[in-house]
Amino acid sequence: MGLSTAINRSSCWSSLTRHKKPPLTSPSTQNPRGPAQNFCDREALFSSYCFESVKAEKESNSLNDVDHSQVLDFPGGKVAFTTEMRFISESPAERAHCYQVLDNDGQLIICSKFKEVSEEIAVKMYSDMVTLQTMDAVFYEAQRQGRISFYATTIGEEAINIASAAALTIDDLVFPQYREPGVLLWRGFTLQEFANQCFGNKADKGKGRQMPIHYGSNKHNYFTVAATIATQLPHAVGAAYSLKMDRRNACVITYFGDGGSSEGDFHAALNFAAVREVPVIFFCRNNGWAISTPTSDQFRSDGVVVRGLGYGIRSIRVDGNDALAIYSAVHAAREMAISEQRPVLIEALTYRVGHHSTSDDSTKYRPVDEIEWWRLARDPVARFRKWIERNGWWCSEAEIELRDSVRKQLLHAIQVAEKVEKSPLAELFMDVYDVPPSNLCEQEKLLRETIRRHPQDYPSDLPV
Ligand SMILES: Cc1ncc(C[n+]2csc(CCOP(=O)(O)OP(=O)(O)O)c2C)c(N)n1
Ligand SMILES: [Mg+2]
Repeated sequence: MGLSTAINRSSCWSSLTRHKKPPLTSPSTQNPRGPAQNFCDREALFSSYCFESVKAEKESNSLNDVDHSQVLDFPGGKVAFTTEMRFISESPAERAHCYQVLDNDGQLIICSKFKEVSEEIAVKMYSDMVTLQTMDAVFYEAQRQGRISFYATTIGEEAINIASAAALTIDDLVFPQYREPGVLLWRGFTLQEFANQCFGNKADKGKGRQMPIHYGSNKHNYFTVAATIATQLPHAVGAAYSLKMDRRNACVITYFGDGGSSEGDFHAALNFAAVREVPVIFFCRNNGWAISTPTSDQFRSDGVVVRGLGYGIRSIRVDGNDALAIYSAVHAAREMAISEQRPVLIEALTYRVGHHSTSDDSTKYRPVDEIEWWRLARDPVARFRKWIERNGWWCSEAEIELRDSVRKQLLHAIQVAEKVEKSPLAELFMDVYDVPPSNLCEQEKLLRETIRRHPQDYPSDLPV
């Protein structure tokens, strides 16, 4: 049974037709300048090892009716000849448009097409966005007070975090960068679990071995954040391929920044995903900055969305501060990724309103006016609130109660996390090797000696 029969789901969204792979023509019937026999044999050989795509859409075959002498029958598809020497332009006639549903004032744009959201989901989306905002404020402050070593906020990207998570199911695997804790929050990771990780205590699932904000949770299908930019992208593609092999009704989503798209791993991942036709959503948070590097120093293309075409991946650009647009786009992308077994690229245009992290002062390299405009005029949380208020699903009393309650819960969580002891020092060297190699044993010995000699440089509550 092929995937086409195993996964046959209808979408309430689109009427995307599924194309069958055209039968391979024998070389004798092809243009004499055409492909060598061995390419056909290679396809036959490898098809037994890889999993066929449901759609295998080959747009290149629009040339079927053309005079064969005008067409090069090249491995991978037919190409028309031309006598014109025309270079393909480096920039499109117009920039890719940005899909939007709610305007800056939270009004539904007339004629906008979007996926309906129930009151229950909309209120949870809003509440989680507020929780994320409050979590950022409390943890940022805790770092400034010297209680945790590091923090990075998600300010300005709350809608990306929460609305994308809301459009997925818990079976969909998440490969995050680091500015998407809201996805984990949506899935039920508790405020206490966030606090335990940031304080690096014994209750942290990573045993305090990672920097703050490097969350991860098996239970929530959320792979642990790795600080190495973009390494999550090829991992996501591999995981999506495994979902395809297991014929699972799930996809992978991987998040990355505009900076992530400047890494080689981005290109390798997109190409692999396209060629292997795997159910993965590449979600780019284009927030204008990679620490102090603006996007103008990163690429000359029309952002990231246009790269999809280069790799043969369907793509969309969305307003990253519009929760309804994000929810709708991710919902549609998920449908396509699973039912058609294909990757989809989403570029969300947004802005990193906070500093890159607590190790950064962004006013040194960008105008304060620019930050303030995004913080106030384009706040995704306020925009969504206006929409749910207009629907009669939210009011000022609920707002005060929510903010007050979340703040109290967070303050309690950090007080508890602070009191929990740290993992024993020995844990730092465990869980990688079955038998630790000699250099690791040497390092442990050295660390213990150093702590003994310089106790003032190490936390007094560290169980050695
Ligand atoms: C491979 C690698 N190179 C460089 C860094 C240093 N670094 C950490 S975050 C970052 C910027 C990433 O920017 P972006 O992907 O746009 O994400 P954003 O912080 O804007 O959300 C850089 C260069 C790193 N962590 N890993
Ligand atoms: Mg960025």
